[in-house]
Amino acid sequence: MRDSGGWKPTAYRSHTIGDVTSGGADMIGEEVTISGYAETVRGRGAICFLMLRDGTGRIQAFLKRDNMDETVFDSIQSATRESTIQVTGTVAQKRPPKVPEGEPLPPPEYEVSVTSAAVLADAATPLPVGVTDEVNVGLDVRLDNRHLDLRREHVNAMFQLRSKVLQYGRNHLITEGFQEINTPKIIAAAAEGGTNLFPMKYFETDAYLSQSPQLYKQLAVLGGLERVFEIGPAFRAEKHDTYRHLNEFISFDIEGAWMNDEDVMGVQERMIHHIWSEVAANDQGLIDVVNEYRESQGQDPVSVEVPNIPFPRIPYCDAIEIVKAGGGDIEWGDDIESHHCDIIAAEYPGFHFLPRWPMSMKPFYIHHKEEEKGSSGGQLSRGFDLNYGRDEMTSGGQREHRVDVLEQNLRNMGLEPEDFNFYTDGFRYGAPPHAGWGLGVARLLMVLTGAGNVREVVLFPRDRSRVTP
Ligand code: AMO
Repeated sequence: MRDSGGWKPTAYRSHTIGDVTSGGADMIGEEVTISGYAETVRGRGAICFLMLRDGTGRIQAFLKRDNMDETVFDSIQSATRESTIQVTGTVAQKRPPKVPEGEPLPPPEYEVSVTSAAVLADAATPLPVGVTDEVNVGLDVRLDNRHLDLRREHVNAMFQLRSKVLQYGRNHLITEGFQEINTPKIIAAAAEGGTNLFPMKYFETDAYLSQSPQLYKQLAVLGGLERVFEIGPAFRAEKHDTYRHLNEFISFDIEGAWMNDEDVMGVQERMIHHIWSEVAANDQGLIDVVNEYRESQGQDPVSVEVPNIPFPRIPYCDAIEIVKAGGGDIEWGDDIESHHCDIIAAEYPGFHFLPRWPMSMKPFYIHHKEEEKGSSGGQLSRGFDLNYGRDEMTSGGQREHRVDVLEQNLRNMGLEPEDFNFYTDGFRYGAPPHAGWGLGVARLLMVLTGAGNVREVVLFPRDRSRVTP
């Protein structure tokens, strides 16, 4: 439940339910109008107990037929669960429960003694996903009915945590001098390779949905904005169907001038440290709600342990050796896949960087690592990943800032430099060395909330088989 401090009265309520329940004895006798969802409606004949819930709490509304309009009373008494209802009445202390003599009374509870009410919208029955009852429906049914699924307390808590993570991350970057930008999502050239683009018709020409703000965040830095960040959608036409891939995801990107790979790894670990510290200090209540649910499902609780910084750095070449030593089938130059990451994670279970990937495995915009060759003699790069356990959270690196090298990199990858003039032109008039990264927001949320699937922490996920709701 959310703290409604700062919420102003609206046309539909003078107070939130949280205002009333936390206002305590000071509110007794005050007239309030509150609105919410009907969790339960009990009582027959002349009285009715309505449990109302809004985003800030729950309270009992007590209705008496002879205290109010009879037709209205009847409409409330026959209201279905989850219907929306507005009530006006005075705050009263609930009659304390009977306790055996000598035992202390529980803290006082409050209710609203109703004088007028209205059903704002009826809820159909049965509910396809129970809100307060234990429900045994699969993720697909939940996502089909996300509007109801979100009313469940732990689901709601996960999305509050998501909002907090973005808020704390954004705040941290601002303290480090980054400014927020927005780049176009309709684009003409691929940033991350040409195979996983969603094509679209843009008037008379062909265009694509953006895979990454990569090229534009670099242009913003080259243009003199120096330190920028963006939180925005990225689209990938990948046929993956896994717990961690979606075809639309929110990428949290930064780019900074006069920085190298190590500099931006520093920004990343400080930002994650800040997010975890703030959640631990302010949002344990939300984590408790998630854990209550996890425990009801027989899952281990999650705990917010603020990670130590700096995070371990395991250069690509060392990672290959760790995987080999752990029995993994891998050679220098291969991608480090999830089952390989499991071997590394046995030694490094938390956040860890994998820097200095082979140049041949990185996109054209990544800078090579000077005077350093891998164990096989292959050229290394200033590209890195951040992993947590088996999952990749982030990719990043220092960027190539010399236009001739950049154009050669494009040719080496079979791309036409002319198609990228809008980008390479940005490098022709003096370009600062620069670096950055892109973090998958939902993947970070999986770590924080213990969710086993990115879909749990994405409002309306888009995957191969889902474009609605
Ligand atoms: P990359 O392609 O590795 O790098 O993406 C960055 C991060 O975004 C997340 N991610 C995804 N999350 C969900 N579903 C997907 N299909 C998906 N694909 C990627 C991952 C990944 O680590 N331009 C570079 C970043 C940079 O160098 O600044 C890029 O996009 O968490």
